Amino acid sequence: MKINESEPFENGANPKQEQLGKFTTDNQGEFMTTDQGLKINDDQNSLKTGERGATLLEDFILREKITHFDHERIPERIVHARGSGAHGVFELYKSMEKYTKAKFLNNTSIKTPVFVRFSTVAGFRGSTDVPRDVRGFAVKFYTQEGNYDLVGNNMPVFFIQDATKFPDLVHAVKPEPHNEIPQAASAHDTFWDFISLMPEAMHNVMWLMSDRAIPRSLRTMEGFGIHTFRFINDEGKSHFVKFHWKPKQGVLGLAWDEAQRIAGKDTDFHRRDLWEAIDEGHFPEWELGVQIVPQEDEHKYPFDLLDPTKLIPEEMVPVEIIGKMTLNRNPDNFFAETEQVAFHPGHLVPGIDFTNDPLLQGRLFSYTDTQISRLGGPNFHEIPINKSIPEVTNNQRDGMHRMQINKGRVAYNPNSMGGGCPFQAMISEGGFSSFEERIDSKKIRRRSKSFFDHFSQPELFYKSMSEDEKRHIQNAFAFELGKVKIVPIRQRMVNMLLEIDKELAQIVGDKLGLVPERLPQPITDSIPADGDLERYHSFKEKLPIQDAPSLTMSKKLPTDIQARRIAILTADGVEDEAFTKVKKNLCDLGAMVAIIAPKHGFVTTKSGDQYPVDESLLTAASVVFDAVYVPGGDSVKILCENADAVHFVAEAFKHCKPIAVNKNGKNLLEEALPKSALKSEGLSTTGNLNDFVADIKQHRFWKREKGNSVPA
Ligand code: HDD
Repeated sequence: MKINESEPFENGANPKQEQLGKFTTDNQGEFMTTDQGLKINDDQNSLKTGERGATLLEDFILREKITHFDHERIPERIVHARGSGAHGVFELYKSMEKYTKAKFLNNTSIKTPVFVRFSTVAGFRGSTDVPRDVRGFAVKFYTQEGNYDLVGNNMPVFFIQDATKFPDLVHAVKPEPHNEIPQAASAHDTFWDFISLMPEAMHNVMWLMSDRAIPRSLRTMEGFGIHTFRFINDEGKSHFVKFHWKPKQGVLGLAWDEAQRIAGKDTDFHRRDLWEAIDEGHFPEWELGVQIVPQEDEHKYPFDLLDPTKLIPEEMVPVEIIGKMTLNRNPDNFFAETEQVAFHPGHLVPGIDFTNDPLLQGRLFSYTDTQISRLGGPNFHEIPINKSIPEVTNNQRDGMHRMQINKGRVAYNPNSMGGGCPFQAMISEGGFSSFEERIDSKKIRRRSKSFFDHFSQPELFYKSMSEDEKRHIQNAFAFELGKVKIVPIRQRMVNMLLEIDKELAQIVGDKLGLVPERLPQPITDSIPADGDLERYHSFKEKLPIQDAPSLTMSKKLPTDIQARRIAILTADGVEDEAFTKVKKNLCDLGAMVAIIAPKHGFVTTKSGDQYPVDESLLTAASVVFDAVYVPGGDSVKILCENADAVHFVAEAFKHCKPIAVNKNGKNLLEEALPKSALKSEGLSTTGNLNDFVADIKQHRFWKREKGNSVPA
């Protein structure tokens, strides 16, 4: 597509959607054809010698259909195999011209189309959406200067400092090679064996043990570019930059017990949630933020900007919000779009460049390489979802599945026969040129000493958590290490925790029946002979801050109840007003409300009105809702006598969710909960909707966990 430079992407036009439209087909009202366009007369029977006869090899229609079917699958991604995608748009709030010449970050009237893919990391393509895991957060911006990919995660740091350790990390976390167990879980021997020997992983591991690793929804996660990148402005001046995505929906997690149950009740929980929210017009939004560090300040911090296991606390360099991304369209076809989309941190536009972060440098090789085997050759950029909006004009030719038809005899440069085309672009014409960084160094296999402090940031993270979050981290370690069969691995991990926080090590140790021991330096007992022994010693740089409120999720609650899922648990005989008014008010506030009743069909209110049931207690589970409302009426008696209804409420309570009842609705609470629990926070018995709405915004009442009094 030729770009109109004077009016690109403006006035709400969506050139990517237009481009995709040209490749989109709809069978509606059409005849069935073969792959050659021949109309098919019989798709029910193969061609045979007589009614009971043998099938003929001649049946090209059968052969074509089965051959295509035989080749329907492609290799899943080595990591991030399980994912969900959506289309959207990025709008810039203010020009970043001062720092970058990237056009989509210069002009506030430009709306840049995007495609986003969220993913888990370790599980296979069909695995659960809710394991304890990092989530991928990959955004493809279809800019007027070509595709720019921001391939990040929902955590701001990574496990390893050097790309050469990536295959080891992935081999350790994936199902174990001898029996392919466990699926989509880090709670097994090989993962913790590796981690317990890799002190650099501890910062990301702290995030992994926190509620960030069990997001409530893909819509309620932050995103991070992780590496330090560069912004380059028109004068060629460089600033370091870190990217952040901040969800307008708040940052929310699940309870671990809940996540495990969801894995059984609705494996597609996150995928469904994203799909339904977009389908129903609750478009999720994230603001894009940047932390900018002047080139001169490169060595100002007690950590290295090139080290991907470190973040820059927002308390030290504030995040400047510069734009907003809205996801507003579901893909038409999962395979064509979400499965075939190919991200790459090396898909850049002028104005953005790399740093020498050794993890990033290795990534720059891996992504194209993997697409070649995953998508079957070097032409994957021609797949519609991957096509850039500017036309591709170069001398690359041929290869599997080539679609572009290049005219002429010339496929080389320089040439005279083709008039020198395609031309190289001057920098002033938008030609990309790499940042000219001065490097004067020896070739070595070593890490910089500035990468050796592995514990000060994990300590800061832990200290910055709320009491509830700390408890979740302690329990997560105890769970994960409890699944580890080899006791010395558990012991090594507990010892490692001692380097971060004494209380954490002791609590986790206690739950595992172990006493943390401070090991002599170096701190691990199995060290590769790589000459970097020092990086296995424990030492902490002094950070200028002791507490970073920006790290806790407890301060990132939503301000409304948009797209929160509320179950109205009811049955025949429900009082009309208590039922209909609350339902309407919750819907008016943007909540997604479902009527759950003992059986499918309709609930009949006291006055005889009928309302369709969304799900029966047989198919519904409390774990897929954010809150429960029980309206009063004769319905409550029916519910009290129904074990599934009683369990529904008890389970919602156990997972610390807001529950509101009206009038005799509290009988169901009394049936489901022990007396001691009835006065807990987040139980609203006043019938006042505002109280309930305030509780839903609060998301969870984690204090309830402490009593652990409900056996649901
Ligand atoms: Fe990676 C996929 C994010 C380090 C090699 N990675 C992949 C995806 C995300 C990330 C979100 C899924 C993209 C999609 O939805 O298709 N990866 C990260 C982040 C990293 C990181 C945030 C560190 C900061 N990755 C990393 C390293 C290597 C890779 C160090 C290899 C040296 N990543 C890959 C890969 C994948 C991939 C094997 C698998 C599928 C794909 O690329 O397209 O090439």
